[in-house]
Amino acid sequence: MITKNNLMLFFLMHIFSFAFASGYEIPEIYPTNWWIGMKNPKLQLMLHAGDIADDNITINYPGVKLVKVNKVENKNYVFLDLIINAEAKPGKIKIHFEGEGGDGDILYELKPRRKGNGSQYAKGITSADLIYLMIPDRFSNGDVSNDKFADMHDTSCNRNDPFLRHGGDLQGIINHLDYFNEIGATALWLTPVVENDQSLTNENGTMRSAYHGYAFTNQYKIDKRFGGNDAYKKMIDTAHAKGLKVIQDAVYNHVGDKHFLFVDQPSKDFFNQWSLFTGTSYRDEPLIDSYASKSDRDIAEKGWFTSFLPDLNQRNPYVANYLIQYAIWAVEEFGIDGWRVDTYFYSDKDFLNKINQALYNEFPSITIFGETTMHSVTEQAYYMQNNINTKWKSNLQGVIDFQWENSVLDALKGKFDSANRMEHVYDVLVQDILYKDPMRNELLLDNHDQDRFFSVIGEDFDKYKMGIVLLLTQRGIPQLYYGTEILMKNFKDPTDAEVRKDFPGGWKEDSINKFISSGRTEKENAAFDYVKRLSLFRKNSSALQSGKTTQFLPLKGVYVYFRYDAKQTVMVIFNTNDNETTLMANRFSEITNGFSKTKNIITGNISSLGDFKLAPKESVVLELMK
Ligand SMILES: [Ca+2]
Ligand SMILES: [Ca+2]
Repeated sequence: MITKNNLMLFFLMHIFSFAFASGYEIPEIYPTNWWIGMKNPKLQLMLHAGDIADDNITINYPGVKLVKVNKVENKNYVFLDLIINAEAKPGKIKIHFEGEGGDGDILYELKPRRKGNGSQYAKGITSADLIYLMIPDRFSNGDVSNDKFADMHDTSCNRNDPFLRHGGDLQGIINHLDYFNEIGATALWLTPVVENDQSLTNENGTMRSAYHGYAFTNQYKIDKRFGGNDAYKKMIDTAHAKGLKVIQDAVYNHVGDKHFLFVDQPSKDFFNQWSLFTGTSYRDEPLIDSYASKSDRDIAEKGWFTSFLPDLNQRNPYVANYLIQYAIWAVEEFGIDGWRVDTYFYSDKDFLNKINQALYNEFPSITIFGETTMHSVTEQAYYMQNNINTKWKSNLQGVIDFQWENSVLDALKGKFDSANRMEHVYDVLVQDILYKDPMRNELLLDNHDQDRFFSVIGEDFDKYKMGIVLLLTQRGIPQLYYGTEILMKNFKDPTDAEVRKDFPGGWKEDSINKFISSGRTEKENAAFDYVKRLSLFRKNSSALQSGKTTQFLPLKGVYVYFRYDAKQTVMVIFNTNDNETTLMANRFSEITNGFSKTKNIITGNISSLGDFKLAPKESVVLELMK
């Protein structure tokens, strides 16, 4: 497979899929490199090249042992089981091949581990953070030279088409790191930046690109339209230097149909195969229901997300190893802090626990949260660490708390016709008894798959403030979707492209720049300043970051709760009435005893603690003072 003539080309090993005119090729190897000193000494290398299974493969490197060469149905793959002992030193492992075409060597790099596990990277995202979520293609174009490439399946880039790429990239994010600091964000979550070298797909008659990033074609490459691996490293290093953590968006459930593992499948059971195309039912219930039929379970879990997103079979141990090692590789290679898992419940449950545990083992401080679009709090709790007595137990720390979000939207949307709308929120907190640690849930008002918050609440600024207050003062990890702070609006009508518009000012040809106050309208500045004031207060508030909660039953349209610890007590009040309301202070004496004054976090006004006069639809955040 590898001739002696090719030896001189081995230094090109970082260029994978390097095919030779003679028909010989250097195999692709995944993971593309590894480290000494990992907790788990085992490493499984996937080698991919024509008829590689016919070669005799040996390894000679002190401290590294080739335990087994595994062959699968497809002779273009072998899987090497290695043990890397503690005494192995950083360097390049020589992998020796002998085959019909001759023999040769490949050098495979073992690096020293990145410094600062848990302190400089893999820090974990906690309730002290504020996450800012963005779609890199739609946020800012920092490098017009990478907008499109003739050698990719999709060669288009057109900002006038909502379904095509718009050219946003990692440099665009680097250019706005100060903006994230200004708004008080402490963690960046980018929808996936992994290579999506997909063709345009015809969806309901329109040609669509994979600008969203959820159709991976090679996990080990950051898409060059975002700037490639180097730009990702630069973005993460510069973000870290500005006190911003980085969350990577992971997908285990599927890959794009142009992924090399689907185009040239190692074995048929790498994917969940159906004789006729079968899409998932998008229903979580059969995966939880103890009465569910096997066919309902199979369709939910093994049905494909779409016809061009083949469904990975994580029960296949090679698939599981591939995904687990990639997750570890990405955190160590790039210095990721938090891990978000897309389409969480669509993957095999035991695999999910296994990959979570593998990440926890290597990175004790990392945190993982899953996308779990469920129908109830119970179902949502089932997929994370919980207090429910079931046979299968999830080890996932937290989920995206869509149930909390639903309660907030139920409280705020429509007319304030019933007095106690905030009961929705009160009730959802009551059910926190099901979670091991509800502080690890991610809170949101909207995201890239949903109608924008400001539209959902009828563009009512009082309700907007209520939503922002709930987001930034309730238990959990708040997440802001890009543009919510400047009142970006729209429903997913006719499609989700409407809620994924370009951030105004992110492209140099934009006539309006909403990254700066002079580019924003008065109302947009009012929203921006409101978010900023509260998030900056939260940034130094131990009570809001990690304090206990005491809530009082919503009465006469007023909802009150406190966040507090030994150092600080914060009182939050919502008046959902259309008229001015007086709130008697004595009901809250169990918390307020010992305090004499209040400081309004938004206005800075200090008042003596007494009955509260609330304006119609007012939200109040007060710090109690002695
Ligand atoms: Ca670009
Ligand atoms: Ca699946």
